[in-house]
Amino acid sequence: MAVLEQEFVKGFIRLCNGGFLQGWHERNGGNLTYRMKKEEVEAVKDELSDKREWQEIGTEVPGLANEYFLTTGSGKYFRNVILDPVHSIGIARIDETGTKFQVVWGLENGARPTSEFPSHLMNHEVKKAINENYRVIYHAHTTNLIALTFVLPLDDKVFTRELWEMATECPVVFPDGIGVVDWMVPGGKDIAIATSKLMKKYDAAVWAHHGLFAAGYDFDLTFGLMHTIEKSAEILVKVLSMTPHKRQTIQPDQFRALAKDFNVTLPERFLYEKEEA
Ligand code: 2HA
Ligand code: ZN
Repeated sequence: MAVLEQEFVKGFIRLCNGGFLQGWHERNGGNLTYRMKKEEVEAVKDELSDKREWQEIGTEVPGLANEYFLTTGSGKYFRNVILDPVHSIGIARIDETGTKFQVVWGLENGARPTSEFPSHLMNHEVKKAINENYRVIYHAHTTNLIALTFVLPLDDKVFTRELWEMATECPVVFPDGIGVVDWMVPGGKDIAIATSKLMKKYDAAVWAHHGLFAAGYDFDLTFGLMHTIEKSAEILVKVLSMTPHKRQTIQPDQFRALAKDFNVTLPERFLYEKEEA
């Protein structure tokens, strides 16, 4: 069956369009990758070509040897994915050493996978080793969360706690918390290593003054995580725009009660006592 008729491809395109409609993908901002299931590779096998050259990934991901990824293209606009998928997205396979990739479908006219391919692949490698069900890595330029990286300390504990406080569902949606990467040059191996280190602990990592990386089992969960975190950031921006001090908020013991009823474990290091509270 044609690649564009596959459910996983439709889900991928729908996420791209959803993210664009949220305002998270100005110009060519943001990127998305999906680690295909064996049966999904099998279903499109006849559509794949091995004519294009093997290229260096720029980092090593031996844990992803021979895997196939659906990816957005470098320099491509999320806005155009739904209109022109074959030029905007493509399938790349990884070689048996985990150092090279080959485009086997899409990304027509010589386009390449996202400039953040090294970060995506290193995140996939970490997540796959934790749980095979992780298949999606999504990077977006979430406006309010980026704004917060100019005013909050760039600290996992502070970002997690402040975002948890802004919406009761947050600790249930991301009970492990979120990580923060200091400002770094994007696109390369160093930021990929820093991000994948955080992905061992978290499903989301903020890039200071840049955006957010989110990991998940499927498109709904991963988009939902991005959406929940950005919504919470938006509420915090609104609160901070009205006043530097919250009059009331959710307290550590209330988070503990929530954790009990919703059957999640909230690490105590995020439930510190605050001086001003
Ligand atoms: O332009 O978002 O981080 C794509 C990006 C780079
Ligand atoms: Zn970016």
